[in-house]
Amino acid sequence: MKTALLIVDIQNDFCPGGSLEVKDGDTIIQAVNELAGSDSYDIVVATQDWHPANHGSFASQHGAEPFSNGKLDGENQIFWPDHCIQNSEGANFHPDLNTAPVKAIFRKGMDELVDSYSGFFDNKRKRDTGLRHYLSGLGIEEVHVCGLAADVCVKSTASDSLDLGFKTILIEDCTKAINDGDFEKFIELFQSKGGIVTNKKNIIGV
Ligand code: VGL
Ligand code: ZN
Repeated sequence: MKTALLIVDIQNDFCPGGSLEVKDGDTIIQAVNELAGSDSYDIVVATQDWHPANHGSFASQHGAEPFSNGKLDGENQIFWPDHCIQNSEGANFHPDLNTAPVKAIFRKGMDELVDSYSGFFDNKRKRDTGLRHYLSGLGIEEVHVCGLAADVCVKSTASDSLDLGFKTILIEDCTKAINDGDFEKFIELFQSKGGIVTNKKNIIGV
């Protein structure tokens, strides 16, 4: 079966010192590099959160507290600190991430009126990023997902991948959550829908 590795949002703002840091987010990068550099994959693809400075998911646009709940264009929205602003240092891939094996980058979150957690669709499922057709056009049937943050963008990406019919494997030791409890709950649901959760060692042997 042709297999893709999908590296989700390993960007400075989601790593320690970033504006929306995931605790220990950078500690997965070495393992992700090992996966991406292995011969287990037919293709390696990355996603990048890529917001305009006035993005509606930012608390600053609403005079709200970061991490509070509100509405964005009628939909429930967590208001985040400003993060991953297009062309900023925070939006860059973490310098430790080896991007050499990455053959394509799918950006998301450019429309200020809708957030976009999944690498496949925005949160309203109105716009497709093209990732699905890119993968299916290459004959990919199996997708392995890793990166940041486990309970937000990795979760949505893995969930959509499964719903789109890809055999989907979440590599648990190559992701880190903002909120571990939310991620644990998701894992149960994901497995109940046929998703597989494993570790890097089971893929590349080390
Ligand atoms: C993400 C919150 C807001 C992520 C992106 O990449 O997990 N989280 N935007
Ligand atoms: Zn974002």
